[in-house]
Amino acid sequence: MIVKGLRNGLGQLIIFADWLTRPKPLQRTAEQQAEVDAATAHLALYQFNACPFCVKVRRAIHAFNLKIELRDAKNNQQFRQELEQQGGRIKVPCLRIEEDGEVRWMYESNDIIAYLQERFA
Ligand SMILES: N[C@@H](CCC(=O)N[C@@H](CS)C(=O)NCC(=O)O)C(=O)O
Repeated sequence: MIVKGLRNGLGQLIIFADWLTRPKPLQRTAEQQAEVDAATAHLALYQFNACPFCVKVRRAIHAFNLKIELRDAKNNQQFRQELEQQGGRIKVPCLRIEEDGEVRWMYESNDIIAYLQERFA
């Protein structure tokens, strides 16, 4: 009970610190942004709100100015099931990547950030 409370408190603190210190988003021309938006429509991030690894990825998404759908795998049972059955396990963050009709599930926050950086930054 106490551990759960501490963990929740720490999670909220991380979210607040993230909000306070968010970097300025990358600026693009309208055409470039439209191209990036079309590409990111094929991505979705399965995540928990207060998970520090997810906060790290959300910060990168914000910094690279990306519109990536966030899917709450803690509270939304459908997303949770998709992550477990199609991704292979309940571990977040996980990026669902749809490319040429194929779906790939990328775990590990550092790998996700490196992938986003390589494609969009
Ligand atoms: N090395 C991973 C760590 C991710 C991680 O530990 N996520 C936790 C939430 S903060 C999780 O999904 N735990 C559930 C589990 O491992 O079953 C990363 O950087 O993405």
